[in-house]
Amino acid sequence: MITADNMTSQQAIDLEDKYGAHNYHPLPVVLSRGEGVFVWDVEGKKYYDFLSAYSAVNQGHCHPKIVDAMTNQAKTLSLTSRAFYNDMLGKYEKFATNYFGFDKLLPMNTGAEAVETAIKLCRKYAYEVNNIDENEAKIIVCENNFHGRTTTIISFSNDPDARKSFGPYTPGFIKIAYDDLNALEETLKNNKNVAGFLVEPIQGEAGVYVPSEGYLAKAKALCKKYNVLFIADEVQTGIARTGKLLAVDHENVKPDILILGKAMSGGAYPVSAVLADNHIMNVIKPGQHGSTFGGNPIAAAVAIAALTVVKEENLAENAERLGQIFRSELNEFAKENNLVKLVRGKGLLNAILVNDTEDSSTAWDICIKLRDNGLLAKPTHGNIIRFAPPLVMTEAQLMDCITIIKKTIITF
Ligand code: IF1
Repeated sequence: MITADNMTSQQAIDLEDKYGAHNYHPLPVVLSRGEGVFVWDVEGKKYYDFLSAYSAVNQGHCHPKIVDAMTNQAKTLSLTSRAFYNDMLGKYEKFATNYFGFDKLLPMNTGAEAVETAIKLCRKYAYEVNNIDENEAKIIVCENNFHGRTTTIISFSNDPDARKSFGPYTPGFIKIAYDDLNALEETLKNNKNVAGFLVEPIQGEAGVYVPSEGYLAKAKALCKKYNVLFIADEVQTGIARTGKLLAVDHENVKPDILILGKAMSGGAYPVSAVLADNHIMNVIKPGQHGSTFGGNPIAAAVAIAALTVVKEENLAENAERLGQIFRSELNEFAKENNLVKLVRGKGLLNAILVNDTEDSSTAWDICIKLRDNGLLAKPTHGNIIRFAPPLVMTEAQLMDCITIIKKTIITF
């Protein structure tokens, strides 16, 4: 009998291969422990984590304050459902609405659920406040978006892997080019029933695509002009990742609906949320939306702790400062190295573009070598490698990582 104590990496991989659905293609490394910016595999090898569970572990692995909050609450009261009140949810809602500057919060668990919640909220507001004809509401979304995996969300994806053979698809979405204000204005002008514009402030899955400066502020202004809700999906970009608490803060934009997930819990627990002001959130009445686990006491305790850590440890400032260093060091390197085309990103959400054809395996091969050299990162679409370490990283650690990255790429 294989137990967690004596399993080799290969045995763990074989188990997943045999008994698990093959819906992922993980980098071959089997992790069994994490602390701060580091993770260890089952053989005891130590790595820098340069993915942070897709920006969920911004506060670092197993942050003691988050773990304490979670274990204490787990020993006290874990789940009541929303059939009854609990003594943690209201505290959390007050804390988080103050923290982000909204009147109300609707708690869910995963990012996709929060996106679904935002879509429902936006549609209901359109029908009940803006008098759009029932079933006619349209939501504008962007090409190459990533908002999650539910049937409705993949309906407006243009990634064939995410979408193909999962139809029939949910109607009611109009896709426009990202970072294109003309397309947005034309679409707003030419469609009567637009209820909202759903956008990622930086497109993560598309390869950390940062829009032109001013895009978000101008898009928000256009939405206001046409009386359409501006919905920001900050599941990946939120919670200090890009060098500000929210990526929209770089342009002083307040979304009408804000979607958060991932680092809301520092990766300890699935916690997501939708925030909006009263005139919007109040369209949802008892019985019209919910979740068994959404707003449970553990989630509430964990989220308060995780958000407190972000402020106490100045993670936004640290992400901003280290991000500048990371990009300037690697862009210098790119000048003399043929394989690295460009480094782009904001704060500690960055990507390098590898100079090779889209379908080559170079980015994957680099990630395997990075793993051998003690740093874990994952390729994203095309030949792009995303670099997103925990935000608790120190400058000395970052410099160490930059050395590993350069040293690795030089060998290709
Ligand atoms: C996977 C990417 C990251 C997200 C935005 C909602 C969700 C996500 C902006 C849904 C989730 C994840 C999920 C993950 C891969 C990943 C990802 F590569 F696809 F783009 F982070 F970079 N909105 N992003 O990025 O949140 O329901 O997963 O909690 O394996 O699918 P979720």
